[in-house]
Amino acid sequence: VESYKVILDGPAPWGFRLQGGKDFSMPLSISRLTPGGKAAQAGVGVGDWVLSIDGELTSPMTHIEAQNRIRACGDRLCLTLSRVP
Ligand code: LEU
Repeated sequence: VESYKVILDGPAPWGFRLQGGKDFSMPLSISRLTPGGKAAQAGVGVGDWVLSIDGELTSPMTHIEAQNRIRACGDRLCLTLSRVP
């Protein structure tokens, strides 16, 4: 499984939605992209796993915690993602 990193310039909207999280017993992943949005332009894909948010591993995060972590980003958002073949 290959992982990659994107750095999105703020402000929000970043142009994606999340699904999963520790409280769903599902990996955090991209459920939806805004066409032409910042995430889509950076090459993020629907279904990609979100491994870290601003360098913080997402594995212990609930869905809301991950969302809040992203909402706390203003100027730039760094994500490590992994494309699941
Ligand atoms: N939907 C938000 C956006 O596109 C991201 C969400 C994970 C807080 O900026």
